[in-house]
Amino acid sequence: MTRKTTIASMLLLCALAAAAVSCGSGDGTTISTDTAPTSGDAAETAAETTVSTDDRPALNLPEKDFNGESLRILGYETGVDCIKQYDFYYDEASAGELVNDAIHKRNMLIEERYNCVIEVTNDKTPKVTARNSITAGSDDFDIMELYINDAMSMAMEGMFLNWYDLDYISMDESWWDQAIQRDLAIYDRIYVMTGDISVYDEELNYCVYFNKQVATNNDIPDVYEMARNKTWTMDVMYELGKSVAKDLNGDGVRDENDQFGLLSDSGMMFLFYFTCGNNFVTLDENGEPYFTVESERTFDVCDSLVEFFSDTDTMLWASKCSNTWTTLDKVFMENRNLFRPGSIYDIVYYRNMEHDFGILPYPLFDEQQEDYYHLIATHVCPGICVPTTNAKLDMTSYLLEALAYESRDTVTEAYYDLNLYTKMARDDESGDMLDIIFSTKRYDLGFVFDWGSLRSSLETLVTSGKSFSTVWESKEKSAQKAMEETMEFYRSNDN
Ligand SMILES: [Ca+2]
Ligand SMILES: [Ca+2]
Repeated sequence: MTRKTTIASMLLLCALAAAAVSCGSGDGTTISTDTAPTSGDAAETAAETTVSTDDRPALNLPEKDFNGESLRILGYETGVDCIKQYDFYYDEASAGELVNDAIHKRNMLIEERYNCVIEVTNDKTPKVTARNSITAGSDDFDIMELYINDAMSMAMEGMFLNWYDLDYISMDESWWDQAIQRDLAIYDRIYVMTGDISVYDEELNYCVYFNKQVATNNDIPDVYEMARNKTWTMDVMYELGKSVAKDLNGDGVRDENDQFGLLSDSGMMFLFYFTCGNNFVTLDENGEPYFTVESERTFDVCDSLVEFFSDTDTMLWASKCSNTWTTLDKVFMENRNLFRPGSIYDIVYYRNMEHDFGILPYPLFDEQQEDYYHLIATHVCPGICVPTTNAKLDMTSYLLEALAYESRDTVTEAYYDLNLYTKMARDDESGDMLDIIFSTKRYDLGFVFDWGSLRSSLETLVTSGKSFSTVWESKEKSAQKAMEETMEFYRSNDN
């Protein structure tokens, strides 16, 4: 599947929607089945012929020659937390791997065209290295890739520059993430960015894996079709999951030796709070954040989620297994589970699975929810920051813009089309599902700054036996105070 068909599928989705009138941590993963686009064939063909090879404006940069200067990048070593890919580092030992080769191709293009060198330092603890360097006032790196939550809190200490102040960066263009700006830019200021330039905002998104063998054996209906029609809801996932769960060995106990409908953990409730269409915090039209926790809907959703997670005959919890998340992967690969809500990066674990799996979005809470909602796991997702110690801002912002532009048809394309769509996901429809997931990405300031530690409240809600309305009542004051402290930075600093 090419990038072109990806765009075509997105247009198709819009067309269908229009026709219908409106248009961790330890963490997990999941899958789905089934068949062919029907009514969309004509629309897809039409879209195919009208989308040119590059639908974007040309890169708008003057000619430059950087005389062999280096752009010095600090980033994560692979193997740390959930990091399985690089954004800038070309690993010669992995030559032949698609994303790695695409990084090489893009870097060579930029280095040759602008006479510069892309120099990458992979670090196990870049947050510590970054902090030490900036605190010492040392100009060691031009850009840094740090977890978005860490980056935002370090920005409150004056360590990073506002991207809107960087020359040469076209923040409105599609190669820069528009969602992160919509959701995190208090007073039009943003200190960490992502987009085509990075694969992490895809890797650290979430999806539900679906075991096709288990689906076939249990006559599960076409879940892809439901996802497209937006009838893919929590109730549907739960009921279908419940229908396949059984005490496989008949010992009267449900444990990791049995068959389940869902694999997750009570601690993942925080994620479902978001995917069911709720925020902690929303930005108003003036770029001012306010809490959106207190409503009948959020409290109802949380009550339902507690019930959903509490049915441990249907859902196997990682925390109750001998080898936590690894056990869940084993149960999934042994065809003893239907749905596995997880993360996109988990896909590599299922690459060698004997039976087929598919990918679905996280379900809507109910059919009244307007759209799917996919939170980016900003606590473990790196984004790009420009440190205040940067002494080559002109060159840095210029090369960031050029790298971002050239990444779409190189690194991003390799990641989407080859790595995910064909190599691993094993069916075309999973590609359509990924389009849905990537186009409904969201961020949340309350999650990023952890005002009032609401995430941990939700992580323990199922086991605490409390209602979320009670928890919010006890947290509201401290949450408001924490938000106000952050806002003092934004009010008292101009950059
Ligand atoms: Ca990306
Ligand atoms: Ca049993």
